[in-house]
Amino acid sequence: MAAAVRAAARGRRLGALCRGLSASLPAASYAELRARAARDPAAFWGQQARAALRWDTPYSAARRPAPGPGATRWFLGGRLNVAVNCLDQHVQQSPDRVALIWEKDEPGTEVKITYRELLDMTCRLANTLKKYGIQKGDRVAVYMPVSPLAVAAMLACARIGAVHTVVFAGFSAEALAGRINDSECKAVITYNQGIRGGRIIELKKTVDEAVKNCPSVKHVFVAQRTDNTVHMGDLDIPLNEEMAREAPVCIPESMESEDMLFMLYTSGSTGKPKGIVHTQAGYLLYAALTHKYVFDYQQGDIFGCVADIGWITGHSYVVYGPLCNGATSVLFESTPTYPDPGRYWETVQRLKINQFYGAPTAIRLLLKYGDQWVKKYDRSSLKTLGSVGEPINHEAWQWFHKVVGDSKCTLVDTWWQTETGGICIAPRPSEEGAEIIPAMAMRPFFGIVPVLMDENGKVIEGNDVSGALCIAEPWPGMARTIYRDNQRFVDAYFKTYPGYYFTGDSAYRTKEGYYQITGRMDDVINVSGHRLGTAEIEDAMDEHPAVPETAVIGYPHEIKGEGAFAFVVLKDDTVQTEHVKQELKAIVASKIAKYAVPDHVLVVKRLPKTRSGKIMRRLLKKIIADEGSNLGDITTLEDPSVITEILDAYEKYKSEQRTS
Ligand code: 7RM
Repeated sequence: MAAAVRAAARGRRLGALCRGLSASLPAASYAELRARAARDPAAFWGQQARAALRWDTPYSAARRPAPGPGATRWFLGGRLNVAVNCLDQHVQQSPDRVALIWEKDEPGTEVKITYRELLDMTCRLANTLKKYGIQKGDRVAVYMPVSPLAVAAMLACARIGAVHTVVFAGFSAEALAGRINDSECKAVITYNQGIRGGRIIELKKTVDEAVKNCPSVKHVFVAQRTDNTVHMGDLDIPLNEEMAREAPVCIPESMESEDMLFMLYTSGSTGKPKGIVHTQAGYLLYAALTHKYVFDYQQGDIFGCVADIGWITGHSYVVYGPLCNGATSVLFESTPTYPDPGRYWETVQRLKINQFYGAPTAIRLLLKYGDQWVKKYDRSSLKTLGSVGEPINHEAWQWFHKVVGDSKCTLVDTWWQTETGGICIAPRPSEEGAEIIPAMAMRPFFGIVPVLMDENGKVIEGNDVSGALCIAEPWPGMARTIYRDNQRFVDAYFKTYPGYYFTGDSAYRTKEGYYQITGRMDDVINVSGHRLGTAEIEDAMDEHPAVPETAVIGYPHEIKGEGAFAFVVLKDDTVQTEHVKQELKAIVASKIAKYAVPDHVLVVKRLPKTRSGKIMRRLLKKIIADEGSNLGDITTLEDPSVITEILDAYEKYKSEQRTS
């Protein structure tokens, strides 16, 4: 029996595979794909784009060479619609396949949305936007937590050629207004309220406060997430009612490959967040391919990326990558500890999740609660685990792998950025059976060529070396510009190492030639996997009338990865120091977001500065790492006595903390 039955079973499996994802792609091994990408990148990406995307008009040139890597353009001459790729093509094949599983805040209340339903919702929303004058090229802000309607809002913009900018629903009114004004959004889409961890979030109130200062906003579309009514003003349009009146069909706009798809703000080393621009075809292709290969996504799998759509991870691996591949994608509305620390794994059991993609900060938090919260639940559906957002430490990696994955799952540490559009370095794709070294991103994706640079801007050859991480070849998913500030784009990413994309991170290349990311090289810190410029926090605190000057640095935090530590100088006549400290924290929460609030605020008389007036944050870092006696070269310091002052203040602060 055995041989024939096995062969038949193999045939069925292969058949199932071929009908699904791989139907559109030539069956090639990882090794072959890697080799093709290395040999002729333009031909490789061209072939992938033809196979993986549905085009209205085929492109004429896969890659247009450019004077600098930042100016490379992809698939010129081609036309397509991203929403058609994410919806219509699957509706034609299998309309009743589940596109989204909305894992709502309350466990056990999940809602399944098929591809047909999501297309319907997207078209109604698209028609509503059109009715209110939103046209191709207009910017639309989406201020919504993860939900089917938020996904439909993104896809509705894509369908009519509008540009969405999703703003994480934890950002303050002022942060939201800043983004809306920078991108001159015509409309905002939001909910009356949100629900997270059993608590109500007043989204509409925040939007009201924001749009008071946003002259470009003509309409605010308000959907209902809760039964509570909120105040509706002149700009406000009840979205659900409008959508119910619209037709569930909407002719898609045929977009050029290099038209803008969305922009997403991210922190850099100055105070002002950058509006990173992604375009249609290249971004979609890269998100879809990395989703398929890095997670080994197979048709029928339930893909669970628990990131918020307010971050790039949500864009690429909750929405665009999975939907382009016809996957079933989980929308996680809750928190890792609501109603208890077993939430993720109870969800895995109930929804039978096959790939689970999350952040190290959550893993570090959960491992403290103990293994019993994991072991209570059946996790046998899990095949691949993924980590993203910050370096994952060994303890967290081992726990994720052994306890959550029962040592049976492939665990991939994925390195990438808002700017890269999708995963660039990850243990997969690998040769089948190739080793995975714990806590390391390891291998570049097809077509990604990492290089390490030394201080003199020279490429470092060989292995067992560290340097600034750059990427030598362009790839379709890379950002095209910073919205209305191309000079900043060029300066930030292509100037330090001419001819290369500079990531801002440093990395180590192991003896075997694998990559390990070692951290940021600029003044960007990473709090719970969320990027923050220390300058952003400083700018916010500097607005306090009693505060002439501040310096913020990152320090290692057990759960959050990094926390913010603020050194502040107060005016001489300030008496209520404690009160001012509280006010400073409140200012940061209201100007940026709660997660940006420094854990520590230390009042000092002066900051350490060079003769030319630059704050020496390096010294502050050493002081709070208790390396104050070993500060290295301080010859550039204007007045070395400032160090003793700060050391004394810090010692006093620490003893106060111990006793309080
Ligand atoms: C996807 C995302 C990007 C920055 C990046 C790194 C850090 C992200 C990893 C990582 C070590 C990782 N986009 N980072 N992933 N560091 N290992 N696997 O997070 O634009 O918000 O942040 O995050 O510093 O430059 S992001």
